[in-house]
Parts: sequence; C-alpha cells; structure tokens
Amino acid sequence: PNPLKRAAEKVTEAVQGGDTGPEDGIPGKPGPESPSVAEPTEPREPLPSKPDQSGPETMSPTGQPTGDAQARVAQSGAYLTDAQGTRLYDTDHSLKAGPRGPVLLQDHHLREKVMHFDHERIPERVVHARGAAAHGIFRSYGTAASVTRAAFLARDVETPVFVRFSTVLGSRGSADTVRDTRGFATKFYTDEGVFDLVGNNMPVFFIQDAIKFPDVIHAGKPHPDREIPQAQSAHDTFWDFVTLHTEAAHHTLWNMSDRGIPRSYRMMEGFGVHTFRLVAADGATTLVKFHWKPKLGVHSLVWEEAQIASGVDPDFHRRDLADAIEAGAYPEWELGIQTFPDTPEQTFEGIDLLDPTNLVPEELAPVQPVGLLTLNRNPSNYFAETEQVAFHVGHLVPGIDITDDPLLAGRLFSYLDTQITRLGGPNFPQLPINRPHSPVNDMLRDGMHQTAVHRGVAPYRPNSLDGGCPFTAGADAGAFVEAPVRVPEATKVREAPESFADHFSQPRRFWLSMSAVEREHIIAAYTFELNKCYEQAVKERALQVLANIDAELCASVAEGLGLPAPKASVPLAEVEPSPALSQVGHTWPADGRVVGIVTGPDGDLDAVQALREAILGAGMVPLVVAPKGGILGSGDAAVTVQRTYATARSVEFDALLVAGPPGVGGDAFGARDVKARPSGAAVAATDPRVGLLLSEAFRHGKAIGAWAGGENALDAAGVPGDAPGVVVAGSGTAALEQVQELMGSHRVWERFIAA
Ligand code: HDD
Repeated sequence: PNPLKRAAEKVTEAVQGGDTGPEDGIPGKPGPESPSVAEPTEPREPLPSKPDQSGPETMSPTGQPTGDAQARVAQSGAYLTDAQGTRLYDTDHSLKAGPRGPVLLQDHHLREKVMHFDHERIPERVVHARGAAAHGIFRSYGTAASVTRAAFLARDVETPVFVRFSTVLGSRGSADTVRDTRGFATKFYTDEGVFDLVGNNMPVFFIQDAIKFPDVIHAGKPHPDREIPQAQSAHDTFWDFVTLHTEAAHHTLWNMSDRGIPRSYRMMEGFGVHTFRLVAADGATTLVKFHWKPKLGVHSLVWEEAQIASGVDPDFHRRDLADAIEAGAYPEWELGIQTFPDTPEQTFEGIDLLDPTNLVPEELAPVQPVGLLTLNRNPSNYFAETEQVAFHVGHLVPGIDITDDPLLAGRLFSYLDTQITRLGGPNFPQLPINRPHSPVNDMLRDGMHQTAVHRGVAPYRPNSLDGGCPFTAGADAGAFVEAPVRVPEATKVREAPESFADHFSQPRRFWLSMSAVEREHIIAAYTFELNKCYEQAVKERALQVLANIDAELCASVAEGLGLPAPKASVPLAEVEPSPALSQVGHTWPADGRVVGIVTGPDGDLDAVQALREAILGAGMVPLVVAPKGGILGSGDAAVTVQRTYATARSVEFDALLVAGPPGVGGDAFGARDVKARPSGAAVAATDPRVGLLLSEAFRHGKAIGAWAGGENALDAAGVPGDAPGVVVAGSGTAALEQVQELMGSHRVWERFIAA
C-alpha cells in the first residue's frame, strides 16, 4: 500500500470520524458492535477540566488569544498535536524509507517525542523526595487575632491550602512506612500572599545550626559506595553522626519512638519546630510555636506492620490519604499555637526557645486552637502538583515573622536555592501549584521558564515611565514589615550559646513521659537499629548517649546488643514528665478505620451485608475478604469481594471480623471438616493465609471479632478466644459493636504488655 495514501486516509478518518464508529453515533456510548473494551474510533467530548488543571494564562505577544480555556488544558483536546499545536496523523510509527527501511532523521515528531521523554524526570528533592499531597481549606477561628495581624488568622476566614507529607531520607520510589521523620508542609494561599508552614511530625530537630544540615543528611542517606540502605537510619553513618553530635539525641529518640512509624498521615501531629514571632496590629510581638493536632488522634504502626507494609504495599500512606479523601472521610487538623512573651532572653521556664532541639511541654504552655484544616481534594496530577510544589520557610505574610534560631536562618537560604536545580530556574513561583492567589506585581524579570509576558518598560523604582508603578505599600496597606527587633551588639563568632549545650534533659523528659508499651517499642527500635551497625565503637557511643538519658533505657538496649551498659557521664536531669507526649491512654473516633470481614461463599452473607452497612454508617471502611474475587451469593444478599485471601494482608486492617456460616454449627469452621467442605467457610478456617491474617492482626494488637462459628477460625489460627480484645459474639452486629469500642484506643495495648 502507498503509505502517503494511507496517511491521507487516516487523516480523513480522524477528522470526519471515519466510518468505523459506534452505530448510534453517540460519542462515549459504545454501539452494539463496539464493546467498551474496544479501542475508541472517533473523538469524544473531552472531560471537563479540573479547576487546578488549567494552564498558565498566556498572552500572545502578537495580540491573538492563545485559544479557548479548554485548549489551555493539557491533554484534553480531541486531536493529538505536537508541542507546537500542529495535528498529527500517526504517533506509533517512525517515518521510514519503506516499511523495512531506515528511520529518517527528518521525522520531527519522533525527535520531539523522544527528546521530551528524555527530559521527563526532574531531580528529586535532595531530602523529602517521597511524598503525597492534598488540597484543602483552612478556616480560622479568630482566636489568634489578638496576637497576629495575619489576615488569614482573623475570624472565620477561609484560605485554600495545599499540604504535602513526606519521608525525609528515602528516594522518590521508596516505601512509605520506613522508620523516619515525616514532613508536614502546608501552603496557605492567603489574600496577603503565600504563607508556607514547612514542618515535621516531630517538634524537635537533629541539629541546632543549619551549617550541619548537609552533614546530618550525608550521614543518614545511603552509604556512598554501595548506595545502601535505602530510606533507613539503621546503618553506621547515621549512628556515627547522631552519637558524635549529641544535640541529635532528642530527635533520634523521637525517631526511635512510635512517632517514627505513623499509622497514617491523617494520624500525625505536625510542628513548625522553630519558634516564630507573631506581630499584632499594634506592632506588639509574641513568640510562638505552631502545632497541627489531628482530629483522629496520633497513632502509629507497630514495627512488624511497618516492615510488612514496606513490602506488600509500599504506597501505604499515599494510598490511605487518597482513599480517605476520595471516600469523603476528609482528614482534619486543628492548628494550635503555644505563645510565649517576647523577652530579650527568648526563653520560657528555662527552655531556650531558639534551640530547635527543644520543645515546650504543653502542660507548661497549652496549645491554643486557632483554626481548622480540612483536606478535601486529591491532586489531579502528581507531577504538576505534588512534585512541582515548592515550599519555603521565607514565604511569610504580614503578622508572622522569624526569630534568630540559627537552624531557621540557614533554611531561609536553602529552600529558594534548591528550587533552582530542582525546578530549573528562578521562575518556579509561576508554576500553577505555586502561584499566589493574591495579585503578583514584582519587578523580577526573564530567566529560564519565564511564562509571564510582562507589560511596561520600567521594572525598577522609582520610575517616571510606567506612571510610577509599582508603588510600595505601608503596613496599613498590607505590606510585610519586619518586626523592629533589637539585635544585641556583639562580636562575630562561630559559636553556639551556652544554653545549647544541654543535650540530655529534653530527651529524658520524653523518655519519662512514655507509657510502658511505648518504652518497650523504643528499646526494641534502638536495639534493632544498633544491631544493624557493624562498628563496635558506634554501638558503644550510642549506649553512652542512652546512659545520659536514662539508666533503664541504656541497660535494656545494652542487653539486646550483648554489651555492658555504661554509667552516665553527666548528672541526670530532674525533669517532670509531660503526659501530652504519650500516644497511649486516650480514646479517639474510629472514622476512616478499615475493618476486614473475612468470609467465604458459605459465610453468613446476610450478616456480612448488614455489617458492611453498619461499618459504613459509622464512618469506617468495610473490606470483604473471601477466597477469590467477584460476587458472593446472589440477589439481595449478594456481596462484592474487595480482597482475596491472596491480596489481603493484616497491615491493611485496623480490625477483623470473621463471619460464621449460616445455619450450620460452629463445626463447619473446624479443621476436621475440611475434607468434607473443602471450600467456603471451611477454607476460611484453615487456609494458611487466613491463619496468617488473624495471627498477625492478633500480634499487632488489633481488635478481632467472630460470631456464629467464626471463632473456630480463630482457634485454627492460634488466637485465643478469651484473649484481651478478642470478641466472640452471638451476631455480627454484636461483634462489631464491641470491636468498634476497642478500636477507640487504636490498639489492644494489654496484649503488648502481657507479652
Ligand atoms: Fe528542610 C525540604 C522540613 C531543616 C533544607 N524540609 C523539606 C520539606 C520539609 C522540611 C517538610 C519538604 C517540603 C516539601 O514537601 O516540598 N526541614 C524541615 C524541618 C526542618 C528542616 C521541619 C527543621 C526544623 N531543611 C532543614 C535545614 C535545611 C533544609 C536546616 C538546610 C539548611 N529542606 C531543605 C531543602 C528541601 C527541604 C534542601 C528539599 C526540597 C525542598 O527543600 O524544597 O531545601
């Protein structure tokens, strides 16, 4: 066939819709000859664009409009074009000299397509590369209005936000559930400009001075020779650094605690870490620490769960966040502030507020709620939003200013600088996700990836050519004016204040504030990580650090390492515990929790159906687990299977319910019935994957319920029916009721303590 003729035919088909389209000709509706799995043969009405998918508002310097709104939306028109807007007739074949001949260099489409592909990746973030994000709304209560003039903190102001959560050490494709600090970065698109609160899920940091940041990150990242281990702190260089720089003792202790393995991004606290300075309308200043308090409480995985999830679902946290939002279970946090008088010493109750390795116990300075954050929309494009968002601690608005925390000072440089490499130039604020919602009228010009077509001739001031514009505003017209803070007269030194030398009293307070089970977890984490180190000197130095925090902590870890426990080399500080630091001992709403209902074709399907509704009604997520996919039962009792025995793993569930078979004695679940009933309910009892599901859930302290014979599945899995948090009830709903109550405490803690 003549290729040119064929090409011309294809163009005609594409433009006219061809003659192979659906019979009834309704775009989007498959005709009788055209099952939905077939390739569409004619253009269909493009999907309406999502609000955040509209591209930059470009103005053609020729004065022509650049197309309608739809045309500015990437990848949504009916016809394929090249990057210059020219329609293409084929994108599957290179231009060749005959079907078996050489590919021609003149193929501009091939060259453009491959060239663009070659440059699709941008450098990942040097830290916090792995992340997930969501859009939302921040509604302020007005309770901070007396201490800050920030307009978005006035009463009942709603501000759009974009929040990105992350791990620190891992690469972009690393697992979500590794032991690490989590980033919690929030971009507020306020009427007065963008405010970024770039925090973590821990209130303290490893180092006190930004000049050490490259060092701590080099130590935490994989070893430079083999580039292992990925996304882990359990290796020699990390422990070498944090034991030689004992200011890291506090943050390391937080990392080794349950805070290092959160259950969900939705169940983490967030902290601004540094002390910031609020400025009121009358100019009065107050020192402040920012806190995010999750409505669902602060909860963690257990270590074995975290490890299993890294393998079976490396996207565990990313999926959890997106699923919850898609299901309408919008995650919420209250923003809270701890305020302190802005005295020249910048200390509070003896705690140096400029030292970012310090926290201020909530018992000494209560966290006062100032607004509510609700995440209610998933990003529509990961790259455009989650990857290209650029946070910066220097994105401040009037009413919020910085302090002299030396860690913060270095960050004020780093976050702008890093975007030059990562986002390819200084114009990253023009990327759609980074654009302020307030008008921008800067005098910044040109540069790589400039998309604005600036008007006027005088990007300088004062000028007389552009009517004098732009003018500067005073504080009364909404300008950011630095708080006129006095800088003490001093000599230039490379030194830290003496108060920064106390490295152990704050970690000791954290340790003393933990419950018994949390302490057990901390000891296990240190023992695991240090046993992964090869260097004896590193382990011994780590024990010395622990001895300076607490003798029992040190002795227990030393025991696990098979080493003697050293004595403290400093006097142990007299500190009061801070109960607010413990995650255990409270009850929380079970909203968005995942309940697995394990059943088979012979299970109590009516009850399963009723349970699904009850679980949904309680704001939780039911997942039916059965031997294979598809539908169980028929008619009104039909139940859709969401997980099979092969795809379900305990880590996905917060609680399990085991459905018994209807009208059959409990024996049906018993091992001795397996031969007689090799499928269905009997399979549930004896399938090793169900056994694993139940035994892991039990070991991880999860609530388990069974009814009408389901208890025999528990027996088969070695789960005692009378153990704490195991419910054997007369009906599915009765089992759910008790399980739901148990879930309020997140886990059945007695099981760990008994163990
Ligand atoms: Fe940082 C990213 C949080 C100290 C330099 N940092 C980054 C992110 C978070 C934090 C949440 C990810 C933002 C996103 O989702 O895009 N960083 C912190 C906190 C710190 C901290 C809470 C201490 C209190 N960081 C810190 C120091 C430096 C940096 C001391 C440098 C001197 N951080 C960066 C960076 C990153 C970054 C290299 C990488 C990607 C980016 O900024 O945009 O500039």
